[in-house]
Amino acid sequence: MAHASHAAAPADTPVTTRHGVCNLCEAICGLTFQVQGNRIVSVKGNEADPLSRGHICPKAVALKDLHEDPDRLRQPIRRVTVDGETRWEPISWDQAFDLVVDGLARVREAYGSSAVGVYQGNPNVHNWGNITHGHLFLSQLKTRARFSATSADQLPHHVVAHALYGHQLAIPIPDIDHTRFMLILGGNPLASNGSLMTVPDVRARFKALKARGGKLVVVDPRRTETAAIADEHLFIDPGTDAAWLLALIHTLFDEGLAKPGALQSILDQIDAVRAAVEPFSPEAMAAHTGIDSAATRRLARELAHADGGVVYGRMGVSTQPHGVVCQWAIQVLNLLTGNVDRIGGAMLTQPALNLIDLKLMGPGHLGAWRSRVRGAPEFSGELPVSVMAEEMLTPGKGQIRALVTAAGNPVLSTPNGRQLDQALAGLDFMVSIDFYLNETTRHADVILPPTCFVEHDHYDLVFLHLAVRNVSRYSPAIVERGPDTRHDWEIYAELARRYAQRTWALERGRMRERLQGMLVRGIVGRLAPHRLLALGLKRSGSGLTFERLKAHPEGIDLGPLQPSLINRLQRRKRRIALLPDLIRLELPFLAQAFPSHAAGTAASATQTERPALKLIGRRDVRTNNSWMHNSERLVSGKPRCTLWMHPDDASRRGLTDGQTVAVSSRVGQIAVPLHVTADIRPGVVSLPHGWGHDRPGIALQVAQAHAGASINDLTDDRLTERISANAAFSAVPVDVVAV
Ligand SMILES: Nc1nc2c(c(=O)[nH]1)N[C@H]1C(S)=C(S)[C@@H](COP(=O)(O)OP(=O)(O)OC[C@H]3O[C@@H](n4cnc5c(=O)[nH]c(N)nc54)[C@H](O)[C@@H]3O)O[C@H]1N2
Ligand SMILES: Nc1nc2c(c(=O)[nH]1)N[C@H]1C(S)=C(S)[C@@H](COP(=O)(O)OP(=O)(O)OC[C@H]3O[C@@H](n4cnc5c(=O)[nH]c(N)nc54)[C@H](O)[C@@H]3O)O[C@H]1N2
Ligand code: SF4
Ligand SMILES: [Mo]
Repeated sequence: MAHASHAAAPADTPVTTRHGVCNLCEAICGLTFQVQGNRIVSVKGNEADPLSRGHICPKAVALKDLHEDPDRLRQPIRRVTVDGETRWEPISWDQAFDLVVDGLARVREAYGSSAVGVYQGNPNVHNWGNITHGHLFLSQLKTRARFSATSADQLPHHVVAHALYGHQLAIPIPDIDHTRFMLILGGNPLASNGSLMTVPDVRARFKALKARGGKLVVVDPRRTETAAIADEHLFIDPGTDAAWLLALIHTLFDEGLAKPGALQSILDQIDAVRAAVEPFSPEAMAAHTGIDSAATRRLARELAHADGGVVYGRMGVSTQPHGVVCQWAIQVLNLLTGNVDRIGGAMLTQPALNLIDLKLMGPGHLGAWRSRVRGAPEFSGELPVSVMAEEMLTPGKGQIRALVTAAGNPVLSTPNGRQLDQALAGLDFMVSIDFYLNETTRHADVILPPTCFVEHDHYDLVFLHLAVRNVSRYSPAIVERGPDTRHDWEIYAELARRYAQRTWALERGRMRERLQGMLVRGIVGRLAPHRLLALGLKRSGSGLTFERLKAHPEGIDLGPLQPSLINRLQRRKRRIALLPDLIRLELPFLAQAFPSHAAGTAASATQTERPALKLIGRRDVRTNNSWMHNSERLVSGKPRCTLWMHPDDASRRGLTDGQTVAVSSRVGQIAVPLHVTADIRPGVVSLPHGWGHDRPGIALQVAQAHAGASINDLTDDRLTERISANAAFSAVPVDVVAV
């Protein structure tokens, strides 16, 4: 099904150049497109971009593939079952909206509002229309069953930012361009291009760090691409980072290195932290982490003595049982060494449109209510994805019976994906806002496909808050959208309008508020995101106007990061309590989990008993979570969904490189090719996520031919972070045998 919107233009159609941006990952690289008619001729890095400076990765060109992909849905479809067989039928937008509103309203009428669940996937934050307009519809559902990819990822960062700095988005960003010492745990920016640190061209930035005499240290169970270019790499036993980070804090106190500098004036509870980390000496923790105590002490000194140093921990230390303690300890290390709010340390960004200052995003809250089945806490109105399937499968009042998924593929991306797969099959109604018929959306009754990225304009509402340099950039659409298509924001605005009409009788709130809601939906629903941006910029007082942004699609440089945190806290008469209750209450548990006298515990498994291997993840520069495997250029070459294993573990099991192995865990089993390599710690195995396109009923021809297997058929919904219930993907116990 070739589509007219990108058909080859007549040969005499002029080729024009347009500046845009890539939204696929957090690096948000500036791009230069060559366009002929409505066809993208080429995609290159934009040298004039103040942040990315010409950098791109192989995925940028895949924006063209996405635009041209014959499998990409361009019209709503609905699932019909004829003689027990599923078929998909194209329908009009009008019909689709009615079906969706009716399907959701019926479930709400019969079972109450929390019977309708919502799952928002990762691209929601990469596509601004979802942010500006999604809430118009989603908030009307009045459901407590809201989930997102946040709790399969960075929830511990938000919990800690909220507890220490008073706002979920107040995450200090490493000043990579000026630091002289950077310690990275559980992040591999050379493959991921950075996360909670928007850092395009990271390789060049690391090079510059070294050129100015700085040092890069990586702590990771795998010798990653980033570890390979670091000055020092330490293998750590997965899931034990909290113990190691506490040992670093212990050393700061033990050796008189805790000198917060200018921060001293707003820090409380320093002595309480000193006492709390007392049991975690580097010597005692070495047996748990596998990191030698002398190295631990030396690195604490190097951090403290660097003229601007920073500890940065990402995904790998967030998605583990002690993720919140890890993220807290990282902040404490930066605070105690005076490296928060200083050049070369970590600073809050100052984007032109600041969601925190403009109060467009709330500060956050933890545990205001709990999930029905397991009692897991909400954070900022969302429950953790680890409980999503059980909330669908467990009967009783409040059971989820209908679902809205938006830009997400939780069957492949959340722990125990098979269980969720089954749960989705049993729902009364499901709608997916997505342009692919994939492992998740195949369960929908209706799929509403939005336009793809190059067909709409973009301003990065989120990632400019996380960038290593303050910049501002508005990108118009690169090509015209296809006929009779809808942007995500238009889909939300229309759903909001129709759902309000349909459910007016169900609403119980005060008339005044209901009318107010109607007014807001009426007005905002008609304003395109760029109109809201123009208004927001006016209100921000930044002096930057939408007109000026529009005139500079290559981006406007607002300069390097600058200290602002102390001032901002002082303006709000706020201090930093270093030992929030949620950590204070947790540390005694850690002292038990990582006892000081650990000798002998590791040896308790007998020789004949095979200790479980610990499974961790892996990213590759040519992937983007689960959904870019339908681009031939991103999946060609050797299969990448392979299990990495250390030679010692392979020989102990009689396994050899290249053979197919069965990997099993408490929840399931998959078969994948084995890759034997010394680049991984003994006892640890690694698989990438986002694969497993062999499920029936999906329409992704290229991905199906490169199916791989899903790591989340092994990860366990019961293994969660202890405070936030974030998914704990690291160190999942698995067994591996030949098939
Ligand atoms: N190419 C590509 N880029 C992406 C994505 C993608 O899928 N592909 N996804 C994007 C998204 S959504 C995100 S959130 C970011 C994530 O960005 P990163 O956090 O940089 O992601 P990873 O590359 O998965 O790095 C996690 C690292 O943690 C290590 N690790 C695992 N367990 C442990 C542990 O217990 N302790 C320690 N110290 N390390 C551990 C892993 O070996 C791995 O090197 O990447 C984004 N960018
Ligand atoms: N084991 C393990 N599991 C993981 C991870 C891991 O490292 N290990 N990483 C986790 C992380 S960090 C994340 S963020 C999650 C991601 O988890 P998800 O967000 O659930 O999954 P994605 O693969 O990002 O799927 C994105 C979906 O959005 C659709 N889409 C893309 N762009 C748009 C758009 O503009 N509008 C709409 N409406 N739809 C769009 C795509 O077609 C696709 O279906 O996975 C998590 N899962
Ligand atoms: S690093 Fe690659 S995927 Fe990420 S924004 Fe840049 S070009 Fe896009
Ligand atoms: Mo993510």
